[in-house]
Amino acid sequence: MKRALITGITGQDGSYLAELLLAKGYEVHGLIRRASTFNTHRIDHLYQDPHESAARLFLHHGDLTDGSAIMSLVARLQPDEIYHLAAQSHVRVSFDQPEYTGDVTGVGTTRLLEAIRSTGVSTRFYQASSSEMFGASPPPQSEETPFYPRSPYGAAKLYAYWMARNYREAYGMFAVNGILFNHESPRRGETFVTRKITRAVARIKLGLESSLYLGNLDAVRDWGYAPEYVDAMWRMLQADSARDYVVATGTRFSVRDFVSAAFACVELDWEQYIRYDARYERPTEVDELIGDASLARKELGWEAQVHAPELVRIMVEADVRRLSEELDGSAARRTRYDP
Ligand code: NAP
Ligand code: F7E
Repeated sequence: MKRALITGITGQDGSYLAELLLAKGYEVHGLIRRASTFNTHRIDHLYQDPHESAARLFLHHGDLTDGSAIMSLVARLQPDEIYHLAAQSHVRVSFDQPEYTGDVTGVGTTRLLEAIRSTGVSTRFYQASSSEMFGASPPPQSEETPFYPRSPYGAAKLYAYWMARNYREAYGMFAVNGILFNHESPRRGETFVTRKITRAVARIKLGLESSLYLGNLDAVRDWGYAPEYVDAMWRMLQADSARDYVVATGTRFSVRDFVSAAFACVELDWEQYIRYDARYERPTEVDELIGDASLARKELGWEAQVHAPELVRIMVEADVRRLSEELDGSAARRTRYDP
């Protein structure tokens, strides 16, 4: 049985990846942060799953800033595969916390790579790289596009990208960078723009709110569906050799397009509800990200199935359903991971 370690298992991607690996028969270990409130809601259904797969899921407290704990965890578990997804992942927040973002999102990767190198554990390593590293470079962006990050987050991810490449070249480590473009789902964090929009659409439709404040509507993104993107991560670690891949849909959609499509799902006119708030602007913006994932299609057999308009519907329907259940008081009670 293969053993995997996932950092960031409580996040959007970590939860879908844990599902995927458990379904494939892996023993799955997740690194989680101790928080003063419960932070395992995205994986509680896996932890309590009555099927035998729950017995193959293990959670370990730790933090990316705590190198010695990471080193002893890697030495103890000896995982076959490490999916390094944990990060301070919010671009706007990274302008307020540049040093912390550098520590967690950048140096956190080095701590894991060093843990692997110094313990000598034989493992395959996935680094969650980001299209934010392309920043100001015009689209379409591929593996050959020059990097030009426009935020402390993008700069931290670029440092981590080069560290993964350096450990591959210097020590022969199987370390890959998945350069993933934006990917979303009903589990997306509530302060990223897509989920902020679909949640607000549900609240407006059900009469709980009357407006939604947003920043720049002109930004263009390439939005894919997170469950498909974790499959691309897994494929990268099964390849014969380690190399870096762009993962994207290739579909161009602006924030305005997303807003308009989301309100249309519930038959409302978006222009009646959207208000502008300058606080959501960034000191430097990334105007346009559209990925070219030809290499992933050719070498990994991976191709996006869900594109932006369908993704919007999936997310709006999920938020309307979730909120309706909450209002009915019929949301299933869940026991949480309780160490
Ligand atoms: P997410 O939902 O924000 O999840 C981030 C995860 O990192 C959470 O589990 C969080 O734990 C954990 N974490 C944060 N700081 C930590 C620390 N100091 N120590 C240990 N764990 C820590 O992110 P995501 O959307 O799933 O993205 C996964 C990865 O892919 C991230 O590295 C992100 O930067 C990168 N990425 C995302 C996208 C995208 O569009 N989603 C695109 C490209 C790259 P808590 O639950 O306790 O907060
Ligand atoms: O912003 C604009 C904002 O925060 C998208 C992360 O997963 O993807 C994500 O980073 C766009 C930006 O995602 C609001 O200015 C307008 O142009 O949803 P976002 P992001 O910055 O693209 C990359 C690939 C990652 O790697 C990151 O981890 O939407 N926007 N109004 C807004 N954005 C937010 N959050 N909130 C607004 O009110």
